[in-house]
Amino acid sequence: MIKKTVLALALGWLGQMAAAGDAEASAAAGDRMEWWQDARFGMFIHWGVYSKAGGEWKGTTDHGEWLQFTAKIPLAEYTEFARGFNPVDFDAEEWVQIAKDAGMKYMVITTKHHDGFAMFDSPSNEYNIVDWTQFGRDPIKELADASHDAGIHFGVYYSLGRDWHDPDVPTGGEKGRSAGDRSNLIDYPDESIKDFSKYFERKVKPQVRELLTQYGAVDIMWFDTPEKISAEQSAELLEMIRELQPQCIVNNRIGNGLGDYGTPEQEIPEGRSVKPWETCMTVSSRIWGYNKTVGYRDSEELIRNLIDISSKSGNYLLNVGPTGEGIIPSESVERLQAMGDWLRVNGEAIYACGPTPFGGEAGHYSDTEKDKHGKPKFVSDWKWRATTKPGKLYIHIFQWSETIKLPAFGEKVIKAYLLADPDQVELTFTQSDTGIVVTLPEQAPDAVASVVCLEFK
Ligand code: H79
Repeated sequence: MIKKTVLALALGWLGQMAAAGDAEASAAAGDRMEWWQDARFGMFIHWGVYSKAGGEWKGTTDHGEWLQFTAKIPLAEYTEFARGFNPVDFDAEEWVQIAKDAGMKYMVITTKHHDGFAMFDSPSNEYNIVDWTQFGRDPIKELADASHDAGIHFGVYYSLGRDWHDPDVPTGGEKGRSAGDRSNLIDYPDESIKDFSKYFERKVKPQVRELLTQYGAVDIMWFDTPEKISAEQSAELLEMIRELQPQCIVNNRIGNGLGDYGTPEQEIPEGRSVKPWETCMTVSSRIWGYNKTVGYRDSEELIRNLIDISSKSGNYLLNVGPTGEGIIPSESVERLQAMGDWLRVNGEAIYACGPTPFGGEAGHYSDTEKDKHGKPKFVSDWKWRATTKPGKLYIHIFQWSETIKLPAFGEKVIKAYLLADPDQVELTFTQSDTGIVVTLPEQAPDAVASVVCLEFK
């Protein structure tokens, strides 16, 4: 019964996910992916000229990294606005330290979002932070260096199929989407004359080459919005990356079924998957770029998400949106610190762990509610999760009570203790064919999640 549930959950998720290319599933890919599979937790950074607006434009306040598009700003005005980008407080080492203190093992920073502005020194295109602004520094170089020095893996985000600065980037037109629905139609209104391959040759290829040759090791190429890229172009781009940096891993948004891992956005899949995957999510309640008025998720939700994701063998790429001055908002820093505090005690049960041997604890299908596909809606349960290591089963308990009852487990448990207990005082437990019952101390060591380690032979 339990096995069946896990399988159903896994298949449900597989259905939504663009499969990584089979040709890529080689020993070499396994090698490349090894550090990433163990890492579990990374920092996503959305930072660009839009950050300077803090989400506000001429009285409207709900903008983020899509500012140019959502505030309907003509290119002439936006590019002038970009001239004034001057993040004098930017300190790469500080950002890397915040990531490190949070227990994050890698970072991915926006080098070009949909606005087309390069946040790096780009000899092939003058619309970049070094040539276009008085700031004159290359933050990608500074972040790459600081990450390398600190042992944090370094990755770059690049928006592939949207660019509101280049005249040749069509969007939309397929199922349920109107032609040009994500294009810059203010300055380039005629979608029919846009030629993606012109933009691909003129801008994408040179800039991706720059990113992979100017900064030493780039561990991740994180593409977004493949949109109109052809299968040939996705393959050509991937080949170029493999040639320039064979160890660089690539997400599935390179398009056309290629890439090393799947990327659910702002959501956590129901169950585990056989393919590598990473949930990207904002610390803010919904906006990726800096917004002065947006709310934030609380650290309890974020810690539980990290555990939930780990128990399904995924990674958590958690996003912060620094200000136009270059400061990561204190609301985000506080939450990341809380995650770091939790991980310093319980990280053994997250990093390099295998997924749950159970599965049913993740949630259930609603009898009444339907999801957007009209199927029974999956509702997450938040009582406990499990992760594993050789000889160890970790139970992350969200809802504390006198005992915890676990399903049947095929190995003989020999010892149980709390990870938060430096003395590893043994907890009493009983194990039978129907399951394991562990007696818990009165007080939970952590109000958000306490981890019981069960050692087995
Ligand atoms: O970079 C982040 C997003 O900006 C980007 N991907 C993540 C990692 C992204 N691009 N497109 N989408 C996400 C999906 C489309 C979102 C939209 Fe909207 C919702 C388009 C219209 C409604 C955001 C909210 C933009 C306008 C309103």
